[in-house]
Amino acid sequence: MSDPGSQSVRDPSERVPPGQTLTEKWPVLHYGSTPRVDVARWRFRVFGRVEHPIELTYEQFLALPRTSVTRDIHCVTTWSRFDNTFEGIPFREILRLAPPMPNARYVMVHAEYGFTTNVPLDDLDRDDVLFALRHNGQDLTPDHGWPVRLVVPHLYFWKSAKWVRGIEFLDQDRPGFWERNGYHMRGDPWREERYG
Ligand SMILES: Nc1nc2c(c(=O)[nH]1)N[C@H]1C(S)=C(S)[C@@H](COP(=O)(O)O)O[C@H]1N2
Ligand SMILES: [Mo]
Repeated sequence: MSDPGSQSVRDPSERVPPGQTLTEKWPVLHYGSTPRVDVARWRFRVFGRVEHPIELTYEQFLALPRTSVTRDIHCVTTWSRFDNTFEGIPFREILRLAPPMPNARYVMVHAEYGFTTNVPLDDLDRDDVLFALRHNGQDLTPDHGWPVRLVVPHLYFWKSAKWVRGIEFLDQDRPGFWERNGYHMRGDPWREERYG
C-alpha cells in the first residue's frame, strides 16, 4: 500500500518534537487495568450527531476495507517512537458508513471502562487516522489495545484510545477523561499542547 506521508526518510533530528526523547521499546501506558474483551459481545457504535446511528459486530468491523500507515508516535509523558506500522480500518471508512450531521465538529471517542477522549473532527478526517488491528505485522496485544484501538498519529498518543468501542459526533467540544484532568483539548506535539 502506498503511504506518501511516511516519515521514515526524514532526518531523525527533525522528527522528534520539542521536549520528547526517543525510545526503541514500546511502553504500555494507561489508566486502570487491561480489559478482557469478549469479541462475541463486542460492538462498535457510531452515534450522536449522525443521521443514522450504526452498530457493528466484530465480524462486520473486520470485513471493512483496510489500510496501513507507518508513523512516529509521541506520548505526552515525553517518549517518542519512530516507524510504527499500523494496519486497520480507515477513520474515513466509518465517516462513509455513518456520515455526521453538517454541524458536527468534534468527536468523543469511547473505550472500555468508560475511557473517553475528545478530538476535533478535522483531526480525524485524515487519511492516516485509523482504527488499528495490527502493529508491525502482528495483532495488537491486549496491553496495546486489542481488539481495536484508534491511532491519531499527529496528536499526542493519549488521543489514540485503546479498546475503543465507538465514536460520538458532537456539535460542541467536551473534555474526555485525561482532558478533564488537565490535558489539552487538542494535543499537538509540535506545539507542545500538553496541558490545557
Ligand atoms: N482506553 C484507554 N486508552 C488509552 C489510555 C487509557 O488510559 N485508556 N491511555 C492513553 C495514553 S496516555 C497513551 S500514551 C497511550 C499508550 O498506548 P500504548 O500503551 O499502546 O503505548 O494510550 C492511550 N490510550
Ligand atoms: Mo500518554
